[in-house]
Amino acid sequence: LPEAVSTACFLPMNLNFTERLERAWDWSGSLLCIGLDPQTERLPDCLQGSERPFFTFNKAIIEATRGLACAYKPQFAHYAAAGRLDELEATLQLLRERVPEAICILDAKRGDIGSTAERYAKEAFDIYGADAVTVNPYMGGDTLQPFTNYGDRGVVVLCKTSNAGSGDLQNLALEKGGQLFEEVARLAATDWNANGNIALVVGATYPEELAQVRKWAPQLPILVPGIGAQGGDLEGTLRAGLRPDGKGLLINSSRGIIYASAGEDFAEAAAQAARELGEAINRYPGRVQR
Ligand code: OMP
Repeated sequence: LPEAVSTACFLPMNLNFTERLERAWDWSGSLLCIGLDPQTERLPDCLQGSERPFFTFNKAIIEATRGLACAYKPQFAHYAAAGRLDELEATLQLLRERVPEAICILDAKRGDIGSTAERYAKEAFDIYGADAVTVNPYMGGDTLQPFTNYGDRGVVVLCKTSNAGSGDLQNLALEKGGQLFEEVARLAATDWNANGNIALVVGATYPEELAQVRKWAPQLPILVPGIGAQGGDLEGTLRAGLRPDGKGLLINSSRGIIYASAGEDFAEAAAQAARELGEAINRYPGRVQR
């Protein structure tokens, strides 16, 4: 386990989002983000009768993977649809207590007019205490501001998503040249980023687009989902997205890690899957080791 876990004077909450993320990368020596997306029907049999099955599942996985990931990403709808938002809240609390060095991204993909966005930002940052939240930029820069106003938190803006239909809109050609997702990347790196707390989402299924995004946003952190269950391209992701310092990416896998085993050994199997993916990432030549 990295040393910082047991260092009482480590106070990451004093830092802004970018500084905390840099520390999380260095502390863990990892670019891995573990997605916490529990589904009742996929939980191991040994948890089916549990009173708080999502929390119990997450707790075991978090304990087993401490130090193996720079970030965790619980996906909001998985908890809301099961009527288990209290277990989401408990999971975030546990992450703060047990892995304060790691970044917790609440994946809620919010986006609405300013007055409603303010409520969403309050929910993510004040109620759930997330370090960062995913947001949809489709409604424009003014709707991102209530989130970016929380200067110490991160705002993770959808840019080129991993799904098959993402090109329907995101790859539309603009009259001035370039495609819509490139304009999102450009704005995220400039006009929208007055507080320096924006990150982007680009799916691992689109390494060519990731390379374009990296050109528009050379320094921004990029969350890359789509590795594992969605068949994304790990090597292509690293080639296209790593910054020259060997960091800059949060490479997410959810189902590929948390459902590595359906048996009683689910947490150890998740840790093994996390270790293997983390090592595969760190073997890439452009990845500077700690
Ligand atoms: P797995 O396919 O199981 O690794 O899960 C991927 C996770 O990333 C899910 O929680 C998705 O909701 C999320 N995601 C994508 O899969 N694609 C995207 O383009 C964006 C996200 C996200 O914002 O996290």
